[in-house]
Amino acid sequence: MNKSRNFLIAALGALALLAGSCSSGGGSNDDDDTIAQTTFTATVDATSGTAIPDQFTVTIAYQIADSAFDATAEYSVHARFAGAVSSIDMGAPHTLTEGIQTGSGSYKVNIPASGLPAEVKTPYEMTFTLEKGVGETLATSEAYTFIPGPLTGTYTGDVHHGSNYYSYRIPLVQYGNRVLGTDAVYIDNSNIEHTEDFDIAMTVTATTSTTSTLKGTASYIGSSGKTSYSGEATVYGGGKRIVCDKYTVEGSTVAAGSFFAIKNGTSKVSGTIKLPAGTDTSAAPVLDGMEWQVSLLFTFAEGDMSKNSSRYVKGLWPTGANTITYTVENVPEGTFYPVFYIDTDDDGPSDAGEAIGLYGCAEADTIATMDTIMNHKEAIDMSKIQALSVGTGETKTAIDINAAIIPVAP
Ligand SMILES: [Ca+2]
Repeated sequence: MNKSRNFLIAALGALALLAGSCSSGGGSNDDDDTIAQTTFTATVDATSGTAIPDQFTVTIAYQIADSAFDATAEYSVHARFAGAVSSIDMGAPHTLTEGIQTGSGSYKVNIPASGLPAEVKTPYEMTFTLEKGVGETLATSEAYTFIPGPLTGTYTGDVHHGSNYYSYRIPLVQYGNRVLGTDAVYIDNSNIEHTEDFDIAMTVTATTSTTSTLKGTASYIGSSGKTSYSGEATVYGGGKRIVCDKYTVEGSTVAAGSFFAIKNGTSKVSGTIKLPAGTDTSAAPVLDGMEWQVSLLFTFAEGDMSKNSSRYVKGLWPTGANTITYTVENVPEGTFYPVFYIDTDDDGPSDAGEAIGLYGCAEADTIATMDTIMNHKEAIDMSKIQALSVGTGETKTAIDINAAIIPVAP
């Protein structure tokens, strides 16, 4: 074989590969060879075990056995997700070129605009089948598994709209950078739940080591018609808290409201809060009857506890009490810094006589650590604070906090 003929064969081979990668139909009839067995592989461009993407590129290679091949039959590749009962088709099947017995190629599978159906189970399990005609499965690919994106789960929070506040609950699902929420439940002041036709569609547009940014739109269909919202929110704690400082209504540039959303989990954290011995809770600033809070912070970054907290519990300090017990419900899995405080005047727990407690910190360490947090943000000393690791469905008890009373400023 001479040099130029070798080159020609190599070039034709490369062209065949290129054709195969652009469309699935590249292949041959293989009339001369015997094909005893059907073989089929489908490979996706995402690694099993990672968060589910919004779109897959699927590369297939197939060879249909002589016994199963009919040049006039239709062959197709189906993408399916495992469901609670049966598997669920992902969009229309990918039809192979008629009359081709051996081939390869690639194509794309998109998560639908409305997300995956509710019957699809998680972790997601995706397989591909090579089928002849309607429903005759010739071969099945290996299974690929994916976990839900970080902004997946049930979120609860408050929304501020005009002069009104509502509590709400909404399930979110993240596919790649796309976050969808459907059918929020509003909880009115009498704790009555109202299912509403309120859907949101957002995109993660930027991510740093501590936050990510969501941009998107929402629509609410009420008795007076459809209302559209748009805005930008910030995600803290890897999806545990979402904060939106303002959003617009019907395209107006006027800030119309705000909301926050906290991820719900299945874990529980409980313990005892103890004030220093001899604390007079009736002396100014009076602690009796004031609101206390235990927050599970996931970071002290940005010096803003309201943005850094996950689940929390509130109550009113019992008159004359020195200790109370607390339970934080619906805690998601993660690592937290439990913090207790009583803020008597709504300007933050930083005034003399107010109470503050950091899990794992003795009184003196609490004051020293809070001083670095409140006054020297560039050098926060976290060394005395104990982190609490919470698993899925775990109950943590005896997470006790010895609170300190903030001393009179020198
Ligand atoms: Ca205060």
